[in-house]
Amino acid sequence: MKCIFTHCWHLTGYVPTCRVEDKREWLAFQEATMKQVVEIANEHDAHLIIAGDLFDQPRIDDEVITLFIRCMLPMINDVIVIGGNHSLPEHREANIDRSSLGIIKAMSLNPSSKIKYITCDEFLIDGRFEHSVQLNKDITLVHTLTVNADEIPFSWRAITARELAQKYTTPWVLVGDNHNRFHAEFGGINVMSAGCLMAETVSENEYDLGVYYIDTGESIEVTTQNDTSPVYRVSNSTVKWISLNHDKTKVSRSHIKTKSTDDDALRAIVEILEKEGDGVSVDYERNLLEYIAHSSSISEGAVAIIEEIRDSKESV
Ligand SMILES: [Mn+2]
Repeated sequence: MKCIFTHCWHLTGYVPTCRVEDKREWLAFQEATMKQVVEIANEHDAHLIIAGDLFDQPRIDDEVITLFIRCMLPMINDVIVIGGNHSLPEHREANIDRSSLGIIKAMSLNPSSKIKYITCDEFLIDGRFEHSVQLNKDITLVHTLTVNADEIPFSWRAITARELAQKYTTPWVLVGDNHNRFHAEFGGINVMSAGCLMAETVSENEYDLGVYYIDTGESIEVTTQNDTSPVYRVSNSTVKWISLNHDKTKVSRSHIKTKSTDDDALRAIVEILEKEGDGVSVDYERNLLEYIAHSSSISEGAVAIIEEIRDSKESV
């Protein structure tokens, strides 16, 4: 299979705080980025795989949904979409009909639709949500926080790439949620993250944003009785990283600083941003939502209330 692998588009109708565009410009930027990805997919005669968090929240502006559907129209091959913790209400497939992703799923019920929403198996493991589906004999799609290291950073609810390769035994395990990209390989099993697509925090602005082109080639299982998990020999495969045009001037540090030089509280936040970087933004709401997205210590009832408040604000 030839595919463009991406995830964490976090499409949204509101402008992330660190971005300098106004709403029109932000929508235009998201549109231009989606068109770039579709062009790349068509140039490679590839399918487009979006492994979760297509939308930043369960409900987003209608015009953003329309923008996504329109931008996908020129696709020659399929657009394969799975859910993810940000796009599903309370992170659950069962609630999809009360979300913007529900529209995408309903569209894909039409056999002629190129956009195909695939429902995942859903796990809640020590507070970490994991959504996964085997796409075909070569590829498993997963959405869960995965790190390409032997140790999981303190307090992260995550799994290591090696553990994922032991759990999902297809030659290609394409995993969304981590906004950093990586490509790890264990006994012929490739575990890959493509990172986020657009910079919505100051630290993401430093990333080399883009998509992976993958041709899965041929894979033969060569497991022996000494192996604890399946081993594959993959041949004639191609993996290529394709960077996207990414105008770093659209994300502002001074934008933050100019507002905050005199305000101790904001200066403290800037210091945290500089120290912590990944996953922290100046957007309180975003931090709160990021926290509940990855935390298990918040009751479902509380999550529902927070999301209801957020959604009621959205629809105003
Ligand atoms: Mn996610």
